[in-house]
Amino acid sequence: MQNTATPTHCPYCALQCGMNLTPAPDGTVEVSERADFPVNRGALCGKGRTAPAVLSSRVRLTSPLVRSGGTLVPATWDEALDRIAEGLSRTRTEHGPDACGVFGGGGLTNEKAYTLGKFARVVLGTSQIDYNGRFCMSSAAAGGMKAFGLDRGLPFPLEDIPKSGCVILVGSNLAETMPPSLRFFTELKENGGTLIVIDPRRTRTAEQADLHLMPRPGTDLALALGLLHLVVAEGRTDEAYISERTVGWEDARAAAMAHWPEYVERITGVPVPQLRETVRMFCEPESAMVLTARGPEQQSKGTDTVSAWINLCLATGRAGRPYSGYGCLTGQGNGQGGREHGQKADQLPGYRKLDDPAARAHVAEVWGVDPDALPGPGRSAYELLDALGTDIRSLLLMGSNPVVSAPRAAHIEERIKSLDFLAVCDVVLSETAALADVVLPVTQWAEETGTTTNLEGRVLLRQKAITPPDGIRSDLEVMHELADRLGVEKGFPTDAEEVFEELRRASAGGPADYSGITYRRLAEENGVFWPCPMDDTEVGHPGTPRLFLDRFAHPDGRARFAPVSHRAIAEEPDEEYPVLLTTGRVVAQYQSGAQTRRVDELNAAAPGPFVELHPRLAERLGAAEGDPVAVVSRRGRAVAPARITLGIRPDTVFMPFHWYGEGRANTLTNPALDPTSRMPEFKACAVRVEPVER
Ligand SMILES: Nc1nc2c(c(=O)[nH]1)N[C@H]1C(S)=C(S)[C@@H](COP(=O)(O)OP(=O)(O)OC[C@H]3O[C@@H](n4cnc5c(=O)[nH]c(N)nc54)[C@H](O)[C@@H]3O)O[C@H]1N2
Ligand SMILES: Nc1nc2c(c(=O)[nH]1)N[C@H]1C(S)=C(S)[C@@H](COP(=O)(O)OP(=O)(O)OC[C@H]3O[C@@H](n4cnc5c(=O)[nH]c(N)nc54)[C@H](O)[C@@H]3O)O[C@H]1N2
Ligand code: SF4
Ligand SMILES: [Mo]
Repeated sequence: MQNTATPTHCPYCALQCGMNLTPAPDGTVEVSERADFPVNRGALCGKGRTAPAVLSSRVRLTSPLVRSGGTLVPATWDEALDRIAEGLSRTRTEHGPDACGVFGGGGLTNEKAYTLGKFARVVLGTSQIDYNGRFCMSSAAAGGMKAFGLDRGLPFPLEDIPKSGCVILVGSNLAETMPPSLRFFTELKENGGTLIVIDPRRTRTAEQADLHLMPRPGTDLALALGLLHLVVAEGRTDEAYISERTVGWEDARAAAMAHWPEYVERITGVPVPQLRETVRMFCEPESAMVLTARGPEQQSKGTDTVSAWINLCLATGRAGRPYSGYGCLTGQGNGQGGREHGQKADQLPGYRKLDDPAARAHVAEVWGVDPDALPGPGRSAYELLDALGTDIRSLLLMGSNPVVSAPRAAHIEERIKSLDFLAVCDVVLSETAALADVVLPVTQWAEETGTTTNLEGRVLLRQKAITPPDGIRSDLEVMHELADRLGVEKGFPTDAEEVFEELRRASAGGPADYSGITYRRLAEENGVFWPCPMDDTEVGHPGTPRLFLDRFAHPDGRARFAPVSHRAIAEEPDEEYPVLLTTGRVVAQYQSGAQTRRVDELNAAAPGPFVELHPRLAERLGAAEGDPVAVVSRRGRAVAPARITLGIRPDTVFMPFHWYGEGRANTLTNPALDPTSRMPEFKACAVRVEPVER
């Protein structure tokens, strides 16, 4: 490989910051600033800056492993691949194709996600595939799809944010989860715009806000409805916009009017004057935005909550207009593209529906199979994991670590252990990989080429910058080899661009149309926004940075209000479990920590789990800063040091979910699912907090 810098993108979050990578003579890789990429303009957070540490063979898997006499031992690629093919075919023969499960991830490139979906349906013939994105943005996707007829996290580029008059950030701690993006919000304020943050904790993001509302976890739906009530009561609706560009206002309005400000204050704990101030700040400027993240979305009513925030935007004429709109801040590196190309239980590439006969016919033709041979929709992520060892006997897992990240994780760990056969592809021996019968070591970001789609809907080219260590193969090679062993010799190329060319055809005419995008364009244009259909012009379709300015994606061009009403969380506190637990992230660790817990600098900054609690609650427990405290829910018990702060509601404790062991937050969480998106309630469950004798 050449010794010059290769422009590429970070392996972690959905910002997909641009960076340059240069191989050093000692075999390491240097990260340098890449100022030409508009999302981060050279800035990186600590995770991005240290990402090359995970490329070193000291921390990663370098040989396939197979279980022998209870332990994982090194094996050749042929042995390992043969074992997987045998395991999957035995299950298929004995229990039928739907007894084979596949679990993917929103960190996988578009090419991998596409191939994984095709592998499940064409090679295994199973309907049982889903992925960790279900735990991430599925509620926002469902709400956006209902309202606008299309789901793209942000309908505008981040660079529009500073030009808006007001932004409400609902349950996003982007100062920690996407640090370089904070710049857009400081510029917003410099331009005279205002920032409102809604979070039960006074986070680093909330510290930047002009107004910080601190609702009780799980009450965002009531909050949004209360704001809409005030909008109507104060005569701040945009009647012309409502009649020209929307349908369903009467019912949504009637539902919102039942949410009186005083009633909303009682549910949320947010004082009425703050509600009024929010409405004023949101309605007075020419333009305004609402951006949601996991806070309001990871609830058993996440979809309705997103709908309520969209209703607020529609009633005030703040969607599909310049510098205005509703957006979701998608999370994983390819959280957007990973939800478009077929690793979801109900989906075919191009964001097509698996139960739509025309979509089946189109994709089946690209795949060269009979449409009737394609299975139907399968189970959602939590339901799939919950069925392991019963209906689902074998699992192929790529790009997730559910033993740490799934809700009610101790139960899911048991389900995984009860499988007849588990195969995991990973770059490190994650806690889930450690339970596998076969583990395959795969290449990662800097060692392979592929595309991702960032939170703005911008499709990007991640270019190979270095040669992988010996003994490692790519996920695409793995699927090619397994397809071959399972009797499908064609249709699983190992070259990413070849896969992308097929994905272009499969997505053509679908909602997420990539057919006009090529690797050459991506390299030359610094990314292209979908939809980007094929056209006959010489330069090609320009892509679509801004959606909905003329019309929404429903056939009549109008957006849909949703008549939603507040309801309680699935598990309200009671005498036995009087406190609310909410969960989330810290800046220096990523997700299940599988990658970032292997980086010294990040571990030094965030060495382990903690329980954030208010001094009043700490005093009741007799706990001082750093003392171990136990958090107990109906699912289990976790122990971690106390971190005492005035920046959290006294009725709430917070735990980050990045660790395994006794401090695993997901031992506690409630898998109550949203009826539409099947999102679990990661953000609110009832617990009690106890002192621990040490
Ligand atoms: N450092 C770091 N960055 C990341 C990741 C990571 O693991 N680490 N993961 C990436 C991924 S996949 C994602 S999805 C994003 C997530 O990005 P964010 O959504 O910003 O992250 P979270 O910390 O899960 O939740 C955000 C905030 O929601 C608040 N919250 C909790 N309960 C509620 C509630 O009921 N209502 C409201 N309004 N707020 C509530 C929490 O206090 C928290 O501050 O981050 C991405 N970036
Ligand atoms: N309590 C609580 N739980 C949560 C959340 C929360 O807020 N609170 N958030 C949820 C959310 S939003 C998310 S997105 C999930 C994420 O949780 P996970 O799905 O566990 O995500 P990661 O830790 O990113 O797992 C990715 C795994 O794939 C590996 N990997 C990375 N790149 C590749 C690749 O290219 N190929 C292969 N084969 N493997 C690769 C990594 O090493 C790692 O082991 O957690 C969810 N869980
Ligand atoms: S903000 Fe996200 S994409 Fe940017 S460097 Fe950090 S982890 Fe990587
Ligand atoms: Mo996520």
